[in-house]
Amino acid sequence: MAQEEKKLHKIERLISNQKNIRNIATSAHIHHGKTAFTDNLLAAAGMMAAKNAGDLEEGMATWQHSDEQERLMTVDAANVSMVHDFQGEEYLINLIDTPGHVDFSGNVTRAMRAIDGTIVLVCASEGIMPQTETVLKQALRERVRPLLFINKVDRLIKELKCTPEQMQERFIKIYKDFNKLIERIAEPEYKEKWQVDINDGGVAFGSARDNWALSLPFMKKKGVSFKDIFKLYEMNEQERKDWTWKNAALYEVVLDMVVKHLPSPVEAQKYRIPKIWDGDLESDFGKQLLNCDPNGETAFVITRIVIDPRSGKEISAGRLFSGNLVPGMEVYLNNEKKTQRVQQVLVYNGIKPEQVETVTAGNVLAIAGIVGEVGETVTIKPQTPFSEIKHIFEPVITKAIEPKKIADLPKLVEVLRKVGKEDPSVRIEINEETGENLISGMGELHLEIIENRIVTEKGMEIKTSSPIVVYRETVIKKSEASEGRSPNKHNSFFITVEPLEDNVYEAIKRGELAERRYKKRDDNMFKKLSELGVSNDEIRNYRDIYKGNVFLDDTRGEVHMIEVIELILDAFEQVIDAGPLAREPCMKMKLRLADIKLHEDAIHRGPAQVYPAVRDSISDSMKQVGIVLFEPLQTHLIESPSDYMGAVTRLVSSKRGQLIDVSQDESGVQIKAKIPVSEMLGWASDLRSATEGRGVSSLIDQQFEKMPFELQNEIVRKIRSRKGLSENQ
Ligand SMILES: Nc1nc2c(ncn2[C@@H]2O[C@H](COP(=O)(O)OP(=O)(O)OP(=O)(O)O)[C@@H](O)[C@H]2O)c(=O)[nH]1
Ligand SMILES: [Mg+2]
Repeated sequence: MAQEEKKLHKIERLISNQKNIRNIATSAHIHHGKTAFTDNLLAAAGMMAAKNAGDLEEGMATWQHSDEQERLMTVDAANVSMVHDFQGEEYLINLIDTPGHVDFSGNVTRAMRAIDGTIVLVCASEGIMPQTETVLKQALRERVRPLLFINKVDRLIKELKCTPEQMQERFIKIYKDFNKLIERIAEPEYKEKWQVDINDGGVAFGSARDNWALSLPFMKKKGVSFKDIFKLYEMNEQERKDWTWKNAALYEVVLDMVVKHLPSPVEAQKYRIPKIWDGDLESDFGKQLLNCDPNGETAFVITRIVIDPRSGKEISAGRLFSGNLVPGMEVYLNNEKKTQRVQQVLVYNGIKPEQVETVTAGNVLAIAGIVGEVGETVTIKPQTPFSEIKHIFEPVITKAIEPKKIADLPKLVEVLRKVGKEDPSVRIEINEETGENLISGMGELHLEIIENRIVTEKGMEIKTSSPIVVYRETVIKKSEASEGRSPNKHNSFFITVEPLEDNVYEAIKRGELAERRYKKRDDNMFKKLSELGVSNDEIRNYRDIYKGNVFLDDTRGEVHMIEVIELILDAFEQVIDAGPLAREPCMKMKLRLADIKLHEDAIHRGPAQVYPAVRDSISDSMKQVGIVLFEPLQTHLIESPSDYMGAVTRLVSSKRGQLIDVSQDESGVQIKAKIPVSEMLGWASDLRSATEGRGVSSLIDQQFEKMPFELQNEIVRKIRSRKGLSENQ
């Protein structure tokens, strides 16, 4: 107990010593060893029993849900903190262990906002995998600096029987491939600067499970050779532990590397803030953020929410970019537009959140008492919020969900709201009109985990449908303006629709253009759209960016516009949420209000008049040029022994899939294929049977594309019948 208090005390002392803080995460392809690695770091810091560290059967310390233990995989990101001594100074390491399965990779995107550096683990035997590339993209998008850890080196010795020379060759290959990826993905300024250097200790290798690590400089310092690593596996367990602890302790090598090669929050915020915050960098608040100013205004971004199942209390974890946080403080939530009071401020002592009196800028921490959403910017006064945290993939697998007992419906709505809050990668759609509640996730496993948690953790019996695919409605031609008249015939709206430019659509998807209504000139939006080649005249007319669609007001001199514009935008958003063809969401459209006629008297142009008229105008314009259905597709990289190449290509074409690339080397065949999501249900088991369990496939990209025309009518009919829509609805 006394020792526990001492550790918390140490952490409390260090949280204000900004230059000695490192905020980091593990990231990797699935099962490359992140959690074993995290467990061993915690154990070495005395934060958990060493004997269990990294032992799957005993359960990882960071696994907080029973489903993680059952499936032996990480689902949620876990925050931990520890203290490390380096060259006579103490450092506070705030670390987030992230999941590797692509269904949970939204947790990786969100963790990246909170941290400044990441250790990317790569299995020495498997090498760089598709998800390695994805996590690098996620890191670099947030200007998080990557370092490389080559893990599972024991497999090279025990399974692949490599010689010391072959082992070095493999390291060099992985390290070169890793740098090539950085070169390819990073922004121009970081392509060179963030290359990892094996000679300088920016790369380490070892075995997270066996608790050892080395880097070239460390080997030099300790006089260890590659041959010694092989001897390690001839020793008995106790000898190996003793040798390892003395010559190649994982925590020492890795955390020294972190302290030396990753930035403190003060250094990192100088270049991260311009990337993740859209406000004026010359303003006082902007300077405070850039400087990670402990005396500045509080600026905290929520990156993860956990709801206590018993008390219902919300704990919001995230990153404090400026100022401090103390219990009792009044704060402002910029997205929610509400003032709330912080009740508790918590830091992680190992895996355990514990209350403290105050925390200063530059830390990863949690607060209780406030009720917001992930991505919220918490300040003192209203400020420009941080840019939205956008995940690279959208949830495309959907199920209808209902309570087993109909009387539980209100409770289900409440439970779903909580589920969506704790996991923002889940999309919840509650339709009170039709009673159809939809839950969308990243994949079948994601939905399975969520459904199971609703039953076991939220105590609610539910029924779900088989998976449904949600399509998108759009146009591929420009329309003339159709007139939409209000029921009282006193108001008319003339709106055109056309496809939105590809580059504008992509920028919205990447989160570079904030999806919201624009009431006044917004410098960032102006600058971004003009870089994309949109004319100033057009940018001036942008009024709303909503779910990948935009609305422009091209009218001039209508005096009552200010009174009706919000109503027009409401109706625009209603159509986007449920399009005219099959009530599926719309995407990638540009709408322009070309002309408007309004009644003089405000009483004759309320919502009951404006909504239907605007909706009619938009629907008619879409129908005029033909509404097209887009379907979600996934690009997968399928790897298998060459013998199964024929079986895999046949499987892909049986699923309406397209082969994009096929390559072959000594390790087997790699097939890149694009397959409609509607054909992917049961994919994992189909692939297993086609390849006798030898094939693996990883999601590498996702997009919406036009459906084959001959299938569209049939799909529309099915969707409409599922939704119970009549002819003219
Ligand atoms: N041989 C060997 N196996 C390892 C090593 N590190 C981890 N493993 C094993 O690899 C498997 C996955 O380990 P985890 O630590 O759960 O990997 P992870 O990256 O956290 O997995 P996810 O979070 O589910 O992506 C387990 O069976 C570990 O025992 C290692 O250094 N050598
Ligand atoms: Mg894990």
